[in-house]
Amino acid sequence: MKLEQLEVYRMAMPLAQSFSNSQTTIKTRVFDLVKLTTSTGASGWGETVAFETPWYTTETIESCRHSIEHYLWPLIRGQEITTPKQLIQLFGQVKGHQMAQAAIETAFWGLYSKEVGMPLNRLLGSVNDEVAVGVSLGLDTAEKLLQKVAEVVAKGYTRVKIKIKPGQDIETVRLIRQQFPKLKLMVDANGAYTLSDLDLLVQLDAYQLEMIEQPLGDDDFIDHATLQKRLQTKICLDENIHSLEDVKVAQALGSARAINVKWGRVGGITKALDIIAYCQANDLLVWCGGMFESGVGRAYNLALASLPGMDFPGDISEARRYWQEDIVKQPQLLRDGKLIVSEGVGPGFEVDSQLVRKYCLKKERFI
Ligand code: OSB
Ligand code: MG
Repeated sequence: MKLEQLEVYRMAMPLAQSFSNSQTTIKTRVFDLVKLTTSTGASGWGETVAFETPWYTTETIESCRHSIEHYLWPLIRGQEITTPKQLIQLFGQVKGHQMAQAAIETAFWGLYSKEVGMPLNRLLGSVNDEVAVGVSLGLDTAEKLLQKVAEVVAKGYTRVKIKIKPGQDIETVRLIRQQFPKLKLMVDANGAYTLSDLDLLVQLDAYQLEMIEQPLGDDDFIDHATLQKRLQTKICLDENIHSLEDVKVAQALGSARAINVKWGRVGGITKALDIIAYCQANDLLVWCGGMFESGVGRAYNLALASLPGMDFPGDISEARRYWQEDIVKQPQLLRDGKLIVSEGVGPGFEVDSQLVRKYCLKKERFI
């Protein structure tokens, strides 16, 4: 496939409900859609999952746009590329810029799966028809969260994650656990604590949480290892993990017993597959996270989450929990707490160009 054109659409989509975590509040999701087109007119879509500010990772949508235009696209422009592996090799000299790389790499997987005539999930090795999924609930008062947990449990979700931060933690968890003694429940601090909170964090062990996600700083492995030794609850790393090497460090030091894998944060699907394989071979629980992707990005999440051995329900709830209007033609719908894996050839979504236009702020074309 000869890559001839790359389009970047700056999107601003209002979230169905605003979302707060320990770092920020998001009301409108601003991101870039990327569209790769070949010399025969075939196309594949991806998205840049970075945020407007670097609260989650060092990358931002502007830094991604910049590196796509100046570093990544020039490496592949006009090239004849047959497989995702070749694409990654061409990106080989680029350090970091994982989210920028992932935007193009996923778009290429979209193209590639259509070219070989298979559903993407099957191409990656999935044998599942449906995937149990969970929800991630933003910070809120204990009362409102209890209500929201009741709602999502009634809808059929089998796992609930709540965001926590100092002052909004133990008591909320205690109340939810009291009302939902059997629920797969977990918490995510997005790095809001330090080791000086050890006594408080140890109290979470009383509530049979599935795991605690990213309790400490985004570049800390040492203190996480100290904390994991003192906790029964599994620590899951999110922000720390940008590569397989980060996972190996976490494993060697004992910083975590679970890994939240996101293709955007680790540089694409191929890199995510390597991480998943390593975790499965090394007794680390691995599951698929999310970051408010559109129907484009969430289709790639679902493909990863449907792989064998990804037994823990990911942060992939149905489209209407995220968006007033998603930009794909058949937004995912929940059935019995599960999402249906697409059987169609390609990445499992069809972009609705009218809706893309509706939420697009500006469009750029690189040839
Ligand atoms: O920490 O997992 C996170 C969303 C954006 C960025 C980081 C995170 C999240 C979520 C929500 O927790 C996941 C989702 O439902 O898409
Ligand atoms: Mg997280």
